[in-house]
Amino acid sequence: MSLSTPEIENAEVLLAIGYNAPAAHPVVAAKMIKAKEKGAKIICIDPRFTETARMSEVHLQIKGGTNLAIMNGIANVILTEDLIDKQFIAEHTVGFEEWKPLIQKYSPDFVSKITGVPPEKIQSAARIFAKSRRSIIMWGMGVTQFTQGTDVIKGICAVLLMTGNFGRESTGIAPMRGQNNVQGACDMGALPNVYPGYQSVADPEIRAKFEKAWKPLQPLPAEPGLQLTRVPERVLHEKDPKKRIHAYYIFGEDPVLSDPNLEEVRECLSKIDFIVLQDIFMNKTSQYADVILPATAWSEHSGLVTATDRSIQKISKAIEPSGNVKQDWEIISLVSTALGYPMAYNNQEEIWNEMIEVSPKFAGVTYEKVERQGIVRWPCLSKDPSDTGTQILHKDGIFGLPGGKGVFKAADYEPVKEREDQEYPIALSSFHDVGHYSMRSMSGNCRTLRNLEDEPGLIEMAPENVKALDIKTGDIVRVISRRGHCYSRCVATSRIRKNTAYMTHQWWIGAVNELTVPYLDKQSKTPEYKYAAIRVEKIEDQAWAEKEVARLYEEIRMKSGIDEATRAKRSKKLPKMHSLIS
Ligand SMILES: Nc1nc2c(c(=O)[nH]1)N[C@H]1C(S)=C(S)[C@@H](COP(=O)(O)OP(=O)(O)OC[C@H]3O[C@@H](n4cnc5c(=O)[nH]c(N)nc54)[C@H](O)[C@@H]3O)O[C@H]1N2
Ligand SMILES: Nc1nc2c(c(=O)[nH]1)N[C@H]1C(S)=C(S)[C@@H](COP(=O)(O)OP(=O)(O)OC[C@H]3O[C@@H](n4cnc5c(=O)[nH]c(N)nc54)[C@H](O)[C@@H]3O)O[C@H]1N2
Ligand SMILES: [Mo]
Repeated sequence: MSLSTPEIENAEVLLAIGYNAPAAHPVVAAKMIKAKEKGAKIICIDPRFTETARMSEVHLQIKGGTNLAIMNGIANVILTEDLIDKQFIAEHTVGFEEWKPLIQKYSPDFVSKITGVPPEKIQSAARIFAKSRRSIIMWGMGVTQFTQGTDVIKGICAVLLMTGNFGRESTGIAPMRGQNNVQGACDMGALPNVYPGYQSVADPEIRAKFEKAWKPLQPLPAEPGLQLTRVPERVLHEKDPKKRIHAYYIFGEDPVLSDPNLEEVRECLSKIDFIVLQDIFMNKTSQYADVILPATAWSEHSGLVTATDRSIQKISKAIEPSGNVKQDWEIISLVSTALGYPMAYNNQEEIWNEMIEVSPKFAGVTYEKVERQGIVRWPCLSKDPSDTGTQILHKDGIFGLPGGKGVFKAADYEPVKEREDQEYPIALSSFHDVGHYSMRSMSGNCRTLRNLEDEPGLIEMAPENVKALDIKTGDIVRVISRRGHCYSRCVATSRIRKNTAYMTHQWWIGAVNELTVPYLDKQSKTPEYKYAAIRVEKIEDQAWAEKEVARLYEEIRMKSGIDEATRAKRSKKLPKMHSLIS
């Protein structure tokens, strides 16, 4: 994020695209509500009538997969109606003139045909956005989980640049990262192309620095590593034996549920010679593991975490771990030592100190400073107490690239990779909902949450489609795509358009990723999770379906090694429709 989360409260306009804070991030949602109470206007771009849409001044209920068309359309209106910030463009940006011609094509009428949103609504949103001096664009997985995700983000940046909404309080980009410490994992270098502190593996000087710090690990590879989503390709289709993957160390990840096109993931895992799983629970992937390394959970260890707005804060151990578990860093140190690279850290602070020693952007973030200030936002370049960190990136319109200018980049909208047809007439998408967390290894082990909502999960369908199938809310249905099928429980809702359907992604039986496509964004390699063509089939014998779902669930829990005692405690009957639906 270029701004900090508390600044959301003082925005004049919040544009949320493909992001539903009330379900995903309650702390952020509270800030949005405060902003609204202070008079801010909310623009929501989402094909579903979400809680954010309900809070909004304007809801652009686009057809799924048309984000770039709508962003280019908003830019077009701002351009045509001369609502641009000429001074900011002249002083702080490059590429505006080259960018303009492509945008001129995206007239409200043209964009309306692609997105299904009336031209007046696009104009109204663009005017509200451009006339404010404090506009923020927030986005979530409804932007990134598409093959054109990174292009849309360039489009988002262009709209902020042309209106001068960078580098001041309550302006800028707000990519809302998912899990609590996903930003921290990236900070620490858990990315294929950078070392800790976002330092490129391709840069020889940086590589030399790390070779010195990590002696005798040399030479360090000059090419980036592999993205998680490309593992199947390297196992199933790699011709070069040197590049083929034989062993897979899975750490805090449940790919048998979370990766797209699960049939391929299963084939991939069954062909890998050796799998290690390091987790706090047995999850669905544990059935493929040769070795399981049990780790402590968040309440059982201390450390630092980074939130979505670059703020680093301390967490402290609340309870003593029980059983045969170790902290993640201890496990990694032991494995590394056994492999011949000794790691002799005594605690997390020593690891952190090594990280800030070799990462200029983090050099000033000492434990002592974090403790004293409560939070420190990177970049924080100096240990000196006067450097308290960075609240706003690109302050005063000075950007990070050489020359300090923001760059306009344009891309044409491209349709999604898989389209509906006669056989698969419904467009399926997915979202993260309040009731459960991620792939449910954590919240699925909490009986109270399970009693509210359990397998096989839900599929939201438009009332017209429900009627046409002669089914009703609560019925179990079979959901089928070109790649696989699963069971889910139907919910009729007018939140969504006809011929679309929505599922949440965490169910073990109602597993949406049995259905999803394997196509990836060119740059980020994020899959197009949010669009696949499906059909839904009625199951006549509902009593059989209920039993079948219960049987399949028990079978997976057994195979995944979830213990007998837990199993016995579970109520035999699956709960009926739950209160969250209403
Ligand atoms: N309770 C709970 N909270 C969570 C999580 C959880 O599992 N449970 N997961 C966490 C994680 S890891 C993440 S990443 C975040 C995810 O939270 P968000 O970033 O909000 O992502 P999603 O809910 O996946 O999708 C956001 C919205 O995108 C919309 N969408 C679908 N297709 C399109 C499209 O073509 N265009 C646009 N503009 N929108 C579209 C969906 O309708 C949805 O409302 O939530 C986090 N918070
Ligand atoms: N169709 C579809 N698919 C999606 C999505 C979608 O919207 N639609 N969303 C995607 C998104 S945004 C995400 S983030 C992924 C999530 O997918 P994953 O990251 O695969 O799912 P999690 O359940 O978060 O897996 C985390 C694992 O880490 C374990 N864990 C928790 N804490 C610790 C710890 O401290 N140490 C260790 N070692 N393990 C721990 C948990 O028990 C769990 O098994 O799913 C993606 N998949
Ligand atoms: Mo996520």
